[in-house]
Amino acid sequence: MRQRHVFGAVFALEAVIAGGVFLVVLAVLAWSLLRRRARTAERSERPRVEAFYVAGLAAFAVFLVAWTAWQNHEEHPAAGPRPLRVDVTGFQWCWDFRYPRSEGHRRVTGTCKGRDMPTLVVPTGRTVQLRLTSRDVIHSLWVPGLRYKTDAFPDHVNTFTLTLDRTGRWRGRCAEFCGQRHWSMDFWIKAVPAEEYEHWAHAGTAPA
Ligand SMILES: [Cu+2]
Repeated sequence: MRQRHVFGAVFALEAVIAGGVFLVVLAVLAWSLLRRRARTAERSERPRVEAFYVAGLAAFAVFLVAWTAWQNHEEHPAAGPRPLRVDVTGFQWCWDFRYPRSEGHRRVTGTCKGRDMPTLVVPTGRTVQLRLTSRDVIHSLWVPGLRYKTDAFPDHVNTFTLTLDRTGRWRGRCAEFCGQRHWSMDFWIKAVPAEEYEHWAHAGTAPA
């Protein structure tokens, strides 16, 4: 699954650079300690070496911040011409998923008690635009398996897109402590083939 693989790449590069800087610091520390033992009473200052070192570190820092921001930007392409819109509302203590533009105007919600967990159904290969808000306190929509996490605020809509490239089902949870039953605010996100999604979306028009 290529989903959000960018974070793995970002972490790997940052770990390599951090490891390199750590080794350099360790080597310089060891060298200066040994040198200090050899000749006591002598203090030398090397402003050029220090300036070079500071400039090097600053360059690394600027590169890492810029590169990470760029990777994150790449990860959130603009929604295509017709993204599937899903309005997601967190509440104490469950989730509400609405499909305002689907013909069936489907709405999925639940109590998040026991097996009554709502399922966010999305088609594979199509951009899904989630518009996330909250009815009461701050929640956070988190799907650990897909590396998606976005806060849900009352009186504010957070919009983000996701495109899943394969079918499957992942467990979602609330990642912001929101009260007594925060721990049970679980839901499912299920990616199905486009035809299956259309079938499911239209089923919403049929009488229950
Ligand atoms: Cu919560």
